[in-house]
Amino acid sequence: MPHALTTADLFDAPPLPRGLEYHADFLAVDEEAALLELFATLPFREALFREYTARRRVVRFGFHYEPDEHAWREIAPLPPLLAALRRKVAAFRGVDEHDYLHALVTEYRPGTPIGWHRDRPQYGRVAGISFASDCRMRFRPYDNQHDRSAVVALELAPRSLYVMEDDIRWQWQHGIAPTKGLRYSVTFRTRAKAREERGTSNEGRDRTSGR
Ligand SMILES: O=C(O)CCC(=O)C(=O)O
Repeated sequence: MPHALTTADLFDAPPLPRGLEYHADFLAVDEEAALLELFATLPFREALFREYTARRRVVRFGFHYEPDEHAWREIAPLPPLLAALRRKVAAFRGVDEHDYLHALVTEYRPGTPIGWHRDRPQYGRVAGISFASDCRMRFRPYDNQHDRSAVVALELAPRSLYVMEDDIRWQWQHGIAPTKGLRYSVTFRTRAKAREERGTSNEGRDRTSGR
Protein backbone atom coordinates (compact mmCIF):
# COMPACT_ATOMS: atom_id res chain seq x y z
CA MET A 1 0.00 0.00 0.00
CA PRO A 2 1.08 3.61 -0.43
CA HIS A 3 4.24 4.71 1.28
CA ALA A 4 3.83 6.62 4.54
CA LEU A 5 6.02 9.73 4.54
CA THR A 6 8.77 9.67 7.14
CA THR A 7 10.03 12.75 8.99
CA ALA A 8 13.12 12.68 6.75
CA ASP A 9 10.91 12.75 3.64
CA LEU A 10 8.98 15.71 4.98
CA PHE A 11 12.00 17.82 5.86
CA ASP A 12 14.60 16.78 3.26
CA ALA A 13 12.72 16.23 0.04
CA PRO A 14 11.82 19.30 -2.05
CA PRO A 15 8.09 19.48 -2.74
CA LEU A 16 7.02 17.80 -5.98
CA PRO A 17 5.46 20.01 -8.68
CA ARG A 18 1.68 20.29 -8.45
CA GLY A 19 -0.12 17.25 -9.76
CA LEU A 20 2.83 14.86 -9.41
CA GLU A 21 2.42 12.13 -6.81
CA TYR A 22 4.58 9.16 -5.97
CA HIS A 23 3.45 6.12 -3.95
CA ALA A 24 6.04 3.44 -3.14
CA ASP A 25 4.92 -0.18 -2.63
CA PHE A 26 1.63 0.34 -4.39
CA LEU A 27 1.77 -3.31 -5.50
CA ALA A 28 2.62 -6.35 -3.41
CA VAL A 29 5.51 -8.57 -4.51
CA ASP A 30 3.15 -11.36 -5.66
CA GLU A 31 1.02 -8.90 -7.68
CA GLU A 32 4.17 -7.70 -9.44
CA ALA A 33 5.28 -11.30 -10.10
CA ALA A 34 1.93 -12.21 -11.67
CA LEU A 35 2.03 -9.17 -13.95
CA LEU A 36 5.63 -9.92 -14.97
CA GLU A 37 4.45 -13.38 -16.03
CA LEU A 38 1.77 -11.73 -18.14
CA PHE A 39 4.29 -9.32 -19.71
CA ALA A 40 6.44 -12.30 -20.75
CA THR A 41 3.55 -13.41 -23.01
CA LEU A 42 2.85 -10.03 -24.67
CA PRO A 43 3.77 -9.24 -28.30
CA PHE A 44 5.99 -6.20 -27.66
CA ARG A 45 6.96 -4.12 -30.69
CA GLU A 46 9.25 -1.09 -30.99
CA ALA A 47 7.18 2.08 -30.59
CA LEU A 48 6.81 3.72 -34.01
CA PHE A 49 6.51 7.44 -34.52
CA ARG A 50 6.18 9.27 -37.80
CA GLU A 51 9.84 10.23 -37.90
CA TYR A 52 11.55 7.48 -35.94
CA THR A 53 11.40 4.11 -34.21
CA ALA A 54 11.96 4.24 -30.46
CA ARG A 55 14.04 1.64 -28.63
CA ARG A 56 11.43 0.91 -26.02
CA ARG A 57 8.88 -1.73 -26.96
CA VAL A 58 5.18 -1.37 -26.30
CA VAL A 59 1.82 -3.13 -26.32
CA ARG A 60 -1.39 -1.07 -26.16
CA PHE A 61 -4.84 -2.01 -24.89
CA GLY A 62 -8.17 -0.25 -24.65
CA PHE A 63 -8.49 2.92 -26.73
CA HIS A 64 -5.59 4.67 -28.44
CA TYR A 65 -5.60 8.13 -30.02
CA GLU A 66 -4.39 7.73 -33.60
CA PRO A 67 -2.81 11.08 -34.59
CA ASP A 68 -2.71 10.40 -38.34
CA GLU A 69 -6.43 9.65 -38.33
CA HIS A 70 -7.26 12.30 -35.69
CA ALA A 71 -9.43 9.63 -34.12
CA TRP A 72 -9.70 7.24 -31.23
CA ARG A 73 -9.28 3.62 -32.14
CA GLU A 74 -10.23 0.62 -30.01
CA ILE A 75 -7.34 -1.83 -29.94
CA ALA A 76 -7.88 -4.86 -27.69
CA PRO A 77 -9.60 -5.44 -24.38
CA LEU A 78 -7.34 -5.45 -21.32
CA PRO A 79 -6.23 -8.92 -20.23
CA PRO A 80 -7.84 -9.80 -16.86
CA LEU A 81 -4.68 -9.11 -14.79
CA LEU A 82 -4.26 -5.70 -16.39
CA ALA A 83 -7.96 -4.96 -15.85
CA ALA A 84 -7.50 -5.85 -12.16
CA LEU A 85 -4.52 -3.48 -11.96
CA ARG A 86 -6.61 -0.74 -13.58
CA ARG A 87 -9.37 -1.33 -11.01
CA LYS A 88 -6.88 -1.00 -8.19
CA VAL A 89 -5.41 2.24 -9.55
CA ALA A 90 -8.87 3.66 -10.29
CA ALA A 91 -10.12 2.87 -6.77
CA PHE A 92 -7.01 4.49 -5.29
CA ARG A 93 -7.50 7.63 -7.40
CA GLY A 94 -11.28 7.78 -7.01
CA VAL A 95 -11.70 7.49 -10.80
CA ASP A 96 -14.16 5.27 -12.67
CA GLU A 97 -12.01 2.39 -13.97
CA HIS A 98 -13.32 2.85 -17.52
CA ASP A 99 -12.17 6.46 -17.51
CA TYR A 100 -8.66 5.04 -17.81
CA LEU A 101 -9.51 4.11 -21.38
CA HIS A 102 -5.91 3.65 -22.53
CA ALA A 103 -3.44 1.10 -21.14
CA LEU A 104 0.15 0.97 -22.37
CA VAL A 105 2.67 -1.67 -21.34
CA THR A 106 6.26 -0.63 -22.06
CA GLU A 107 9.41 -2.70 -21.95
CA TYR A 108 12.77 -0.95 -21.42
CA ARG A 109 15.68 -3.24 -22.09
CA PRO A 110 18.83 -2.15 -20.21
CA GLY A 111 20.09 1.19 -21.53
CA THR A 112 16.71 2.24 -23.00
CA PRO A 113 15.55 5.82 -22.36
CA ILE A 114 12.45 7.81 -23.15
CA GLY A 115 13.19 11.37 -24.28
CA TRP A 116 11.65 14.61 -23.03
CA HIS A 117 8.01 14.92 -23.99
CA ARG A 118 4.49 15.67 -22.87
CA ASP A 119 1.86 13.05 -23.58
CA ARG A 120 -0.54 13.86 -26.38
CA PRO A 121 -3.08 16.50 -25.35
CA GLN A 122 -5.95 14.13 -26.19
CA TYR A 123 -4.98 12.20 -23.05
CA GLY A 124 -5.78 13.61 -19.61
CA ARG A 125 -4.85 12.10 -16.26
CA VAL A 126 -1.93 9.67 -16.22
CA ALA A 127 -1.02 6.92 -13.75
CA GLY A 128 2.14 4.82 -14.12
CA ILE A 129 3.22 1.66 -12.33
CA SER A 130 6.83 0.40 -12.42
CA PHE A 131 8.07 -3.18 -12.56
CA ALA A 132 11.28 -5.21 -12.25
CA SER A 133 13.91 -2.48 -11.77
CA ASP A 134 14.45 1.12 -10.70
CA CYS A 135 14.69 4.08 -13.00
CA ARG A 136 15.12 7.82 -12.78
CA MET A 137 12.21 9.86 -14.12
CA ARG A 138 12.92 13.54 -14.75
CA PHE A 139 10.63 16.52 -15.13
CA ARG A 140 11.38 20.00 -16.50
CA PRO A 141 9.11 23.02 -16.93
CA TYR A 142 7.85 23.27 -20.49
CA ASP A 143 8.58 26.98 -20.61
CA ASN A 144 12.05 26.69 -19.06
CA GLN A 145 13.57 23.72 -20.83
CA HIS A 146 17.22 24.81 -20.76
CA ASP A 147 17.57 25.56 -17.06
CA ARG A 148 19.07 22.40 -15.58
CA SER A 149 18.49 23.65 -12.06
CA ALA A 150 14.73 23.48 -12.70
CA VAL A 151 14.83 19.72 -13.37
CA VAL A 152 13.08 17.58 -10.75
CA ALA A 153 14.12 13.90 -10.54
CA LEU A 154 12.17 11.03 -9.04
CA GLU A 155 13.57 7.54 -8.49
CA LEU A 156 10.84 5.08 -9.44
CA ALA A 157 11.07 1.81 -7.54
CA PRO A 158 9.48 -1.41 -8.80
CA ARG A 159 5.88 -1.75 -7.57
CA SER A 160 5.48 2.03 -7.17
CA LEU A 161 2.77 4.23 -8.64
CA TYR A 162 3.20 7.77 -9.92
CA VAL A 163 0.42 10.09 -10.97
CA MET A 164 0.59 13.06 -13.36
CA GLU A 165 -2.34 15.45 -13.35
CA ASP A 166 -2.84 19.25 -13.41
CA ASP A 167 0.38 21.31 -13.72
CA ILE A 168 2.80 18.42 -14.08
CA ARG A 169 0.72 17.06 -16.93
CA TRP A 170 0.38 20.26 -18.94
CA GLN A 171 3.18 22.61 -17.92
CA TRP A 172 6.05 20.15 -17.57
CA GLN A 173 7.80 17.63 -19.79
CA HIS A 174 9.03 14.29 -18.52
CA GLY A 175 11.54 11.67 -19.60
CA ILE A 176 13.36 8.61 -18.28
CA ALA A 177 17.14 8.25 -18.20
CA PRO A 178 18.54 5.06 -19.81
CA THR A 179 17.49 2.23 -17.52
CA LYS A 180 20.18 0.16 -15.82
CA GLY A 181 18.19 -3.05 -15.81
CA LEU A 182 15.19 -4.50 -17.62
CA ARG A 183 12.17 -2.40 -16.61
CA TYR A 184 8.48 -2.55 -17.47
CA SER A 185 5.83 0.06 -16.90
CA VAL A 186 2.07 0.19 -17.23
CA THR A 187 0.62 3.60 -18.08
CA PHE A 188 -3.10 4.25 -17.75
CA ARG A 189 -4.50 7.42 -19.31
CA THR A 190 -7.90 9.07 -19.30
CA ARG A 191 -9.28 11.05 -22.20
CA ALA A 192 -8.68 14.78 -21.72
CA LYS A 193 -11.68 16.94 -21.07
CA ALA A 194 -12.24 19.57 -23.78
CA ARG A 195 -11.05 22.30 -21.43
CA GLU A 196 -7.77 20.47 -20.79
CA GLU A 197 -7.14 19.94 -24.53
CA ARG A 198 -7.83 23.60 -25.29
CA GLY A 199 -5.61 24.63 -22.43
CA THR A 200 -2.51 23.15 -24.07
CA SER A 201 -2.80 23.04 -27.85
CA ASN A 202 0.83 21.97 -27.78
CA GLU A 203 0.88 19.42 -30.55
CA GLY A 204 3.80 20.06 -32.84
CA ARG A 205 5.62 22.21 -30.30
CA ASP A 206 7.05 19.41 -28.17
CA ARG A 207 9.84 17.66 -30.00
CA THR A 208 8.30 14.35 -28.99
CA SER A 209 4.79 15.29 -28.00
CA GLY A 210 3.10 12.05 -28.93
CA ARG A 211 3.60 8.88 -26.99
O1 LIG B 1 7.66 4.23 -18.43
C1 LIG B 1 7.12 5.14 -17.83
O2 LIG B 1 6.82 5.07 -16.64
C2 LIG B 1 6.84 6.46 -18.57
C3 LIG B 1 6.24 6.25 -19.93
C4 LIG B 1 6.00 7.54 -20.66
O3 LIG B 1 6.39 8.60 -20.28
C5 LIG B 1 5.24 7.48 -21.90
O4 LIG B 1 4.98 6.38 -22.43
O5 LIG B 1 4.89 8.56 -22.42
